[in-house]
Amino acid sequence: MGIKNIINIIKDVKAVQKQPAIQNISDAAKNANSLNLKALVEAALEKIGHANIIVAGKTGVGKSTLVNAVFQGNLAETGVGRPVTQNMKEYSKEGEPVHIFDTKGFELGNYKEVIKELKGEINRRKQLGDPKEQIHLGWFCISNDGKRLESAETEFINELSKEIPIVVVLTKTVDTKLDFYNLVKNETPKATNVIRVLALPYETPIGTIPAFGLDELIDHSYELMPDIAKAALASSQKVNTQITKKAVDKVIAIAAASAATIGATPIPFSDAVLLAPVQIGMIASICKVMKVPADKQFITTLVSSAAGVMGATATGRTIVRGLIKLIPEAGLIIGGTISAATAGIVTSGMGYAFYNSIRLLQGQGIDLNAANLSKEFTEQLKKTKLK
Ligand SMILES: Nc1nc2c(ncn2[C@@H]2O[C@H](COP(=O)(O)OP(=O)(O)O)[C@@H](O)[C@H]2O)c(=O)[nH]1
Ligand SMILES: [Mg+2]
Repeated sequence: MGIKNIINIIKDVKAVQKQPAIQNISDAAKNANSLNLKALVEAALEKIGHANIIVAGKTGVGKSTLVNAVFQGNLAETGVGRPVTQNMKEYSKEGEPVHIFDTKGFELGNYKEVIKELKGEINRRKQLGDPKEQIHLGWFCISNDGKRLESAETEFINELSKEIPIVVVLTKTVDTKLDFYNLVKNETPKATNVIRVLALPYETPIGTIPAFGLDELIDHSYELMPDIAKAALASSQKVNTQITKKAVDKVIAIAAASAATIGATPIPFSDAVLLAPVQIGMIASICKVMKVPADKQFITTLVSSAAGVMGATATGRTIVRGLIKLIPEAGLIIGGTISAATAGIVTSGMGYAFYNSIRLLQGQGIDLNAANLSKEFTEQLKKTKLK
């Protein structure tokens, strides 16, 4: 029996089911709210994790320009720089889960010492065992303008590649010739890739060359990031919306799987209380990945309106109740067990309704406040086909 048929059955019994179900959901949402919301939202924010990226290369190659072009909030300009080692500064900004480690002293002739120091720091952090403290990735910048590759640079790339994935970034790329790119590629076999970028448009007497390559750099970096740092990278970068979607897909998939697990257990009296936290957490995580400034009040408004008007959870409960009452012999449910598939489908339906609401408002330039977002979310939920 497909979900569509189930929904049809539910429509028939809606008059009976609707009132108590919604009543319970509101209570459940309130419950989950007062008990867990703060912890849930905090846990969701925590789940975003951190992404730590080393950005190295000679002075003037465009490291700061690159970082400012890729990440939110002019990280390299306005971020707080904290010395980590003699040659490395950590740039971070309140609310941004990406930290940049800018390396200095690379051209001072003591590069062997710098390499040793960085390897030591990377390994020290590995031994700490906390994934948030690890250095996940390195971008080594070489100017595609100067077209000079020094042995210090290749040694740095090939040595650091033994510790973390290193992407070679050819900055200030203004011509289409590939000789230098090919040379670098041959000399840096341990690097994960060589990517040509122009971080800012470049003015020439005959016109402006538009910026390019940043989306490719982020795409590649996202794939290299360990799972715990992917959402952080997606959230802080501003050049690749497909990565944002990928990270949201992941958040929704995890929530749906987790709702399905809860759903597959026998229904206690207040099963919605079990379902609601998963969905609240999912919404908080989506807000975080998509840079929707969401606090406790904001999420409460969203969840209440979703639960009150129609509510994916309400639908899920209604479906289950309808099944229990009407067709216990259908074989889909055993002794009051909510269908795992139903719980999962309902949760992902809710996740995508929320994602689409944010995209829609962003596309129309509408302020992403709680009132606007709840209104759109409610509309999207009504349109959501659970199949
Ligand atoms: N037009 C343009 N200028 C760039 C680009 N990247 C770097 N620059 C310029 O190169 C100079 C050095 O860049 P900066 O980011 O400070 O280099 P850093 O020392 O490696 O951090 C600055 O004047 C930048 O404006 C780029 O992609 N396009
Ligand atoms: Mg700089």
